[in-house]
Amino acid sequence: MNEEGAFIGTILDASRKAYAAGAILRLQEMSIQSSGFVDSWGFGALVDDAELRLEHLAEALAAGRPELFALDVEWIATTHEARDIPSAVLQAELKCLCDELQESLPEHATILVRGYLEPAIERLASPPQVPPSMLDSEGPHYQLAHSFLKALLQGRRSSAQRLILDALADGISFGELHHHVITKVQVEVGRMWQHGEVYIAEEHLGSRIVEDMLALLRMKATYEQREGRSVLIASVAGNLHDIGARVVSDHFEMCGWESFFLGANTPVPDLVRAAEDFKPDIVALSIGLTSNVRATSDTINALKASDPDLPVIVGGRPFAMVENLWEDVGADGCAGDAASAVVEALRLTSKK
Ligand code: B12
Repeated sequence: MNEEGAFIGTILDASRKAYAAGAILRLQEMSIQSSGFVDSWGFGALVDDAELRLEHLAEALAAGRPELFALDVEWIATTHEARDIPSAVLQAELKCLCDELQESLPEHATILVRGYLEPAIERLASPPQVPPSMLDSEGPHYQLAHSFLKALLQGRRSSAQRLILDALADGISFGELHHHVITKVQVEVGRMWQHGEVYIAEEHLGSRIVEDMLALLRMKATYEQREGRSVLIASVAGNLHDIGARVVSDHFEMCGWESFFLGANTPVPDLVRAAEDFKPDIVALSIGLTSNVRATSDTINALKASDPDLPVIVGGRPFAMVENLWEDVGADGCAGDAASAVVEALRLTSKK
């Protein structure tokens, strides 16, 4: 992580509301093309929004990665576009934040911060890139994934279960079901939400069915004989996503590992304590949001302070999006999916 950036991030955290309010006062004074939106949102909602931008900025500064902030801005721009919010609003908000920080922060800090804000603002000049669907009609098990997605969004729990159980009976492996059906469908639900095609209750409906589905698959799975290795798996503090971590945990178990799965939002001291108590061979940390990066670094620092020899691997969407980010947070390894997580863990624990 970047020491100077992390310090400026701490300043942003401490004064976030004040900076956000200052920026929104500036925004209200500006005559922007889409001032109707600014008026209709109201001061409080705009300040909340600016606070989120500052949280993401602090995260990117701590990681020393301007591209992390640019990715966040691009992501928010796509959600705005899908909801007919003109890009001029976000552009103006970021410019006002830049001006506000310019006046409030020490000079060396403003130079660094501009290096993050300005490229992100520039990126907004071109229309945001719409992420393509993960459900490629040429891809493996497309029909199954498509029918599963439909069943999830319509809340047809029994149909969803039947689809997966029939596929299993037809010889499709657990790995293929996890990777090509469950993971891809969940990512597609996320893309649809981002684009305003589904609302949060529909995602919740689907995710609960997926959780039950994973439990059902666990009961049907075949497990290799235990070979003595164990893993402690958790989603970091602040990360409420745990389906990915659960899929990873299930793979470890199927490959003969003992898995201690803690689930979502695990506080740092408790994770360290669990590592001391359960004495795993490796810890696997999962993140879901670009704003989970500092929590990952803090968790790894605390784990290493307790046991410098305990290897830690990380995974989750932001690590797939920003090259070598896993190294910046101090991890020993990283993998993009559950099957590769087990391979990487084997490599790291064989070295011990
Ligand atoms: C379901 C879901 C939720 C559920 C989670 C339920 C649960 N129990 O997990 C809930 C409702 C809680 C949720 C909340 C939010 N979510 Co959400 N969510 C999703 C969604 C649609 C699916 C996640 C999922 O189940 N994926 C399936 C699993 C299997 O995939 P995976 O997690 O990537 O895991 C795989 C790999 O990454 C890897 N892996 C994962 N962990 C690990 C660990 C190790 C060690 C290794 C090696 C590998 C590894 O292996 C896994 C299997 O192959 C995603 C979309 C997406 N693209 O993922 C959005 C998504 C992650 N959420 C998003 C957002 C914005 C939010 C909210 C902020 C929304 C809001 N405004 O409140 C909150 C934040 C909550 C928080 N503080 O964490 C955004 C994040 C964007 C960003 N800028 O970071 C996404 C990408 C949606 C989108 N396209 O915009 N969400």
